[in-house]
Amino acid sequence: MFWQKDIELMDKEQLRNTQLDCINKEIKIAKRSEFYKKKLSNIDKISSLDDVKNLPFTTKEDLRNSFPYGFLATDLQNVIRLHSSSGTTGNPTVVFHTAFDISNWANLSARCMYTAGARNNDIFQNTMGYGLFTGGIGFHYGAERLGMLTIPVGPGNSKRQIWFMQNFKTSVIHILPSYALRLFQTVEEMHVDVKRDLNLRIAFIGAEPHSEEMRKKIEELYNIKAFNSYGLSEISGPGVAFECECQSGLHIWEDYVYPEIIDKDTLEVLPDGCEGELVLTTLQREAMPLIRYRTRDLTKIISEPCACGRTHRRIARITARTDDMMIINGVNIFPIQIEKTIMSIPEAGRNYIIEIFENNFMDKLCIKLEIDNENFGGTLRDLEKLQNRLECELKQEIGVTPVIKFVDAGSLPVSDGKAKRVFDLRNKNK
Ligand code: DLL
Repeated sequence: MFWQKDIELMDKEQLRNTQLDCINKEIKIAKRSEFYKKKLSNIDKISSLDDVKNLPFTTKEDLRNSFPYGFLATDLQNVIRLHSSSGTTGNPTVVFHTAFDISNWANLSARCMYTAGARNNDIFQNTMGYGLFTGGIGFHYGAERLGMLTIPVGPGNSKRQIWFMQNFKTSVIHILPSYALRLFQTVEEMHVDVKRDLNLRIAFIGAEPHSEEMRKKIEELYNIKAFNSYGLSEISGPGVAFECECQSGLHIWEDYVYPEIIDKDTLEVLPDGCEGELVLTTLQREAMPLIRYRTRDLTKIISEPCACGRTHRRIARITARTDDMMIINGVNIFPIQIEKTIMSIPEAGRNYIIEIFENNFMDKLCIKLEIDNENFGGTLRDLEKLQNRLECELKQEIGVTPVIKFVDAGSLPVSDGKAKRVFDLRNKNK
């Protein structure tokens, strides 16, 4: 059993009071760090949650500029783990954890998995990357805390993934949504029948944006239920918000973080129900509290009660990041708009990339799609029809007519980690 009933069903007022107490504790701890000693020099505590909006924001740049130890709020001897972003541009962001932080995060992850229906008699296969990325090790600890038999396969090696699923009757899988679609190609190549040969019933999918259409595709292909999992390494990793069995938004664990939605331009706090940038304040962190951390993720808070009875509010599926937007000849487009159109057309394949380039001083949007010839089985004429349909539906969704190119299954670049979908090939130096 891992049903934290007293926390998950906590009365709203009690939850708000707990949040206020925790924020004040976090401010106190945070001020032991070099960064917050300066940033919060004139604040010791707040007297109501309404005052949170007067606290300063923390940004990814702040984390980078304070590399390596500027945010550390405890003695190094209390720190047992570090996670870090890939840091392809500039300093990586580094996050520290005490033993309490790690144990707390394991509880939270176990809570998430239980919420979605996983139980201690499940067999859990973790295909997320182990290492500095939080997807692997974060949920590994949670799965063990829940008591599941945990198989730490890690990413890639699709045949081995299927082999483990078949032989150990994996029932719960933790997987990147883009990899779930690619892995299915191997399922087909190995002539595995998901109903006959596998025992999968649940997938936790997250770490990258994906549409409702993509979730449905994964559910249909594997004959399972797929639950959206949101998190970020700055806050801990997976576990920050998670879908319950109702699959209608992700419960953001309000005993663990205090969420706000702000207008990304004016930085004003928006009411529940309005879309904007998610801002999070940690409520229980020892090594590295974060106050009003700007996630850059766009969503809205859903405050209507959930049918599951949990009192923690929900956030809507993350539609994009503030830095995700592509501007094509002046038109603003988010990659997820393209994805949901592709995923809603069954013949359109499962893997794609978006290329933007310049031609005669105009931006051109090209979408390359993998077509599985065996499954498609269509004639050239069918391919032409599919191309026209995609162009038409995409024009309607994004207001720009893209060039559609079909490529062979398995020919697009892949990585063991999150899918890189957008390749902007425009000359930025002109
Ligand atoms: O991706 C943590 C994680 C691991 C979450 C496994 C879920 C499952 P980072 O690498 O720091 O941490 O990336 C965090 O990924 O700010 C979002 O932009 C994006 N992201 C994470 N989950 C989702 C999701 C992990 N469910 C960044 N939907 C976040 C959309 C997501 N985007």
